Amino acid sequence: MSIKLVSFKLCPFVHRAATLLQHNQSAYEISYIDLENKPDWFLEISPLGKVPVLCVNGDPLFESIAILEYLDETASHSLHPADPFRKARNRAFVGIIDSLFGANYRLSRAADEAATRAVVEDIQKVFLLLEKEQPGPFFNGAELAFLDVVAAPFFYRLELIRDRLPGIYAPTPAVERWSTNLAQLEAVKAGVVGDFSDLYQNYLAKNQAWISTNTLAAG
Ligand SMILES: N[C@@H](CCC(=O)N[C@@H](CS)C(=O)NCC(=O)O)C(=O)O
Repeated sequence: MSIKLVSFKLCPFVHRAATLLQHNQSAYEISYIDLENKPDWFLEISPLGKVPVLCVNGDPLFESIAILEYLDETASHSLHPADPFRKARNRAFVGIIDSLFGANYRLSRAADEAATRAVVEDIQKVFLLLEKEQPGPFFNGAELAFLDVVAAPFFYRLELIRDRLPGIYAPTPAVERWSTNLAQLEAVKAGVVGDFSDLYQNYLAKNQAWISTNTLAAG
């Protein structure tokens, strides 16, 4: 079987797919495209012109969650809980986790302190929802779960700037532990390019994100 992942180096949704491929120790090729200058071959296989696209024996699959579901179903061991209710309840959290990715995007474009604080408050509201749920070290307990893979790229990025957001985890210590655990996973680290941290800081600077050069006072 041939697996090719079409990627953009900074994309957190690609990072989900790469994390699961790494965790499953799957053989795959990765190619990087410039999203500001999308090649014609890419526009032909990606209906919305977005990465990730996973090509399986040449057939393209898009949307990170659909890609993760495919990779999970074809792996020797599923990361979903076996119990149907718990599995469905985990899936119910995907939209909530996705809202964190939206907030992260807004953070990278927040131009001043007030806009940055508003995004951080939104993130903290979501953290409160998650705080009640997870026993740790992962979302369902001892074993890495599908939902951990879904969430990990958000926390990996947050960990890179957490020194500029002191207090962000103060009301939610379980989420703080979860974030640290996910960001340290080998599969998560191997799911991005080696100079990701520099690329991410440059991306924040290019967007003139307030957080690029400032620290938010603990609120
Ligand atoms: N819901 C999609 C989101 C993918 C997405 O937004 N990818 C961004 C890069 S991080 C993209 O390709 N943007 C290009 C564009 O919108 O033109 C998924 O989960 O795969």
